[in-house]
Amino acid sequence: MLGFKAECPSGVAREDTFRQVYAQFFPPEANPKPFARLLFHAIDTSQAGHITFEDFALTMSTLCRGETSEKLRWAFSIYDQDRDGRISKLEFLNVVLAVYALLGPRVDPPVDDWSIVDKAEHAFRVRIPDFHISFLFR
Ligand SMILES: [Ca+2]
Repeated sequence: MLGFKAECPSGVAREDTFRQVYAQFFPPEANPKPFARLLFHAIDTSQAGHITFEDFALTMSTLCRGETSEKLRWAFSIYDQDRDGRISKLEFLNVVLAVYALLGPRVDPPVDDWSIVDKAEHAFRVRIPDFHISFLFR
């Protein structure tokens, strides 16, 4: 919490600030920007284009002390990027690609974007046969 105030003395974090702070936690060969963008939008629940200290504190409280259903709802919000209550194949793929970008080129065995797409397609087809998930906790 103290870090938020130090990095964002104005009391709000914009997406670029959030990405810069988030990037500090990963090696230079990783690309944390896509995942940081997903996190930013999950925290920016009011879609204001910025994160307030209250938004940040609420998220941290949910993740650290929330009920399991609240944690799952928050995790779901990372996947449900258009906030329609469902996870589309494209949204699922965006998260998988963002995670691989976060891991960087040191993934062993190495994977290219097409094999990541294939793996995501396979997981989506096998695990989610009707191509979307409705959030069970609505
Ligand atoms: Ca969606």
